[in-house]
Amino acid sequence: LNPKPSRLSVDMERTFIAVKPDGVQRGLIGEIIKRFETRGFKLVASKFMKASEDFMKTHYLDLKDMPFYAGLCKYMSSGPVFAMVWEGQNIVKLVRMMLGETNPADSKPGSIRGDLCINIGRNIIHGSDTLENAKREVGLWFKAEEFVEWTPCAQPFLYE
Ligand code: IDP
Ligand code: MG
Repeated sequence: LNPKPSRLSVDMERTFIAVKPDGVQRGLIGEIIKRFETRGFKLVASKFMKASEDFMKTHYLDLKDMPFYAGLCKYMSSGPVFAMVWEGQNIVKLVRMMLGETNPADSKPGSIRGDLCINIGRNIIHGSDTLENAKREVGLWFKAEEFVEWTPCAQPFLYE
């Protein structure tokens, strides 16, 4: 359904990232986007939106048996989120490393959660954990026409 990642000499991947309602309220959208931009990843889709509780239940379906599932879905639909799709070589894994651990208390300084938040239930950002989930989440959050096709001028300096 989604347009294919740009054709380059390297295999490109796409991942889904969202600044959660706590990150939005704390004014961290710019700081978070900056980290992915300066890493060299390419933004291919984004939108500022409020998700419904049912939508968040679908997004987090894997966690439906966890005790925090209901509260998580309620929280994630309580205010606006900034949803994005980013592209790059090995991006799913690299973004997860940039996020830090699920619990900010276990996240190293230098990671997004390790630098910017404190509590596991208010960890400011979502990033897909596997390529398979990335594909599912990208397709859940974005329609084909929401993707922007473009070639960043830095591409030959980021990839051999
Ligand atoms: P992830 O966001 O690092 O992939 P998941 O295990 O997929 O972590 O959990 C999804 C989200 O659920 C977490 O980012 C966090 O906001 C919330 N969460 C996870 N574990 C707990 C918990 O023990 N208490 C409260 N919220 C939790
Ligand atoms: Mg997860």
